[in-house]
Amino acid sequence: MKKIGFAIIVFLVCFSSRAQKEVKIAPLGFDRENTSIAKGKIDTISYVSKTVGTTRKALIYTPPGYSGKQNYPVLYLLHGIGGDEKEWLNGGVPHIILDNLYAEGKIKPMIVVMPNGRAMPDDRAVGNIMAPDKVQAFANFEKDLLNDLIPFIEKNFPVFTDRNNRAIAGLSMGGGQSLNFGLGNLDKFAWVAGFSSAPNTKKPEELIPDPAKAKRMLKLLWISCGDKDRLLSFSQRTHDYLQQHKVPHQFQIEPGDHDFKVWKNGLYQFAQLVF
Ligand code: FER
Repeated sequence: MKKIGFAIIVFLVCFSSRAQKEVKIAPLGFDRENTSIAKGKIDTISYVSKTVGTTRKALIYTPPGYSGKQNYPVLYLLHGIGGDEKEWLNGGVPHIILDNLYAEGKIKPMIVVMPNGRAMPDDRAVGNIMAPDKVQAFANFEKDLLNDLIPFIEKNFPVFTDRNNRAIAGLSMGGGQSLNFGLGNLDKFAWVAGFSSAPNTKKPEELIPDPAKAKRMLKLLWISCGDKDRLLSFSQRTHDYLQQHKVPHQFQIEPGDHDFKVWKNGLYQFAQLVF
């Protein structure tokens, strides 16, 4: 009898839907520059935005060994409310994280585009960053991304142009954008990730009105957040809905606050799962 009781407890602990699966945390040194490995390259690009009516900037990371002779999938990587196209580079060292992953053979060659997600003529993170027009500009970026930036990238870089080779991920406001734009345009994105997603994240019923379609079309949906983040409820309510409607996704609450420790880990994990 004791054995059966023990087996039942083991079963419940392992298969309870409430139990969080193993939390994935990057190993020490994942974000430390290694001078003896091949490096990718960061460039600034400028594209004409019909949506905003200006020429806008974005950063682009091309991987070690980058060559125009082959095509690459593209990850669009979005910043938060206090940032711009340089926020990831300055705070999250994505080039170092990715270079290290390439050196270990842990990721597929991809191009990473880091746009400015505040789609308005003055898109700098100055003044009151919470002003309604600036917050609205993060929603307006959907049109700039789909109609201006993606076509520019696809015209000027050797990239695949199908949904299976396009991913969107972001931190905080950029996490909300990634969930809103990715899940709202499943014909364009098969891979979606939100790190510490902000209150701009649409309500679950609006975000995923057709769970069966999301289930059918998504290759991967990743949602993560720090356990001390006051915005955790926005990730949690999305996860609860996805779980209730049986849409496969990876959800992790990890030790941390609303900061780059969580976002860098998000990039480290998602980069290995995407494409
Ligand atoms: C808010 C709290 C936080 C909000 C946005 C944020 C638009 C975004 C935070 C970030 O991007 O880091 O109420 O409203």
